[in-house]
Amino acid sequence: MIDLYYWPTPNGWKISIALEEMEIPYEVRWVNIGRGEQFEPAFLEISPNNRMPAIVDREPMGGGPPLPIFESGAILVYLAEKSGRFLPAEPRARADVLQWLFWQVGGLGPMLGQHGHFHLYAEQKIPYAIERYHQEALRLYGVMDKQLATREHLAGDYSIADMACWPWVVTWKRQEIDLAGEFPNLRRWYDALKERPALRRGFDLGKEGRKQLTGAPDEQGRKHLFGGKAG
Ligand SMILES: N[C@@H](CCC(=O)N[C@@H](CS)C(=O)NCC(=O)O)C(=O)O
Repeated sequence: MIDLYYWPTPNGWKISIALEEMEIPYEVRWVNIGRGEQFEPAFLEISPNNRMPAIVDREPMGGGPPLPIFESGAILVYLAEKSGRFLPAEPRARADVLQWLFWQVGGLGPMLGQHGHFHLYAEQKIPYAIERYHQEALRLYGVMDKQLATREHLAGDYSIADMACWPWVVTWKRQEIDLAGEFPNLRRWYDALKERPALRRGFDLGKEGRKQLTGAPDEQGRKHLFGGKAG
């Protein structure tokens, strides 16, 4: 059994989608990041970076005591290895998946996160920052669109790389990106994956909490998320 420390945001969806796709049993431990639960000492023991998602595997591979893991990329690799699915063993195919997974965690996620922050949430609207991250978001969407022009998925068969990137395309409207007009291959991939029942179940986990994504956080949320309490 896996304990999933989760709130319904793009980084959280990566793991709820993976657990559903891999058919790994899990229990949800809600971490309401708008209420500051990511700073609770018991959670920091598991995720010292005060970010979710995180997991604890109560029956870890190789035995031993329960295993805590933070960082969505590390969690995806661990779960893929545990289930033996969505990350090929063959070195060339594996490297292909891992390069797109690391591209997501090092680029797509952080850059779109910054775009969302300056474009949607920052009280002070800074045109330079908004423009810089909007251009970077467009560039990254373009990279995926080009890759998907000749491939069904980002890296070989459907994999943890697709599961990592898909939740960051969900927000295309709010990012003011013309998905269908400018990125037709990405749109095709996005729509096709949306039809996967397991992906839908992962995406729908705790969907009531998604309302925090459809509006700016309230004052308390702003303090927890942007107040720099722990960085
Ligand atoms: N690099 C981390 C990023 C996780 C992350 O930024 N999570 C956000 C929600 S999408 C969070 O927990 N934010 C809480 C906060 O900013 O205090 C990962 O990939 O797991």
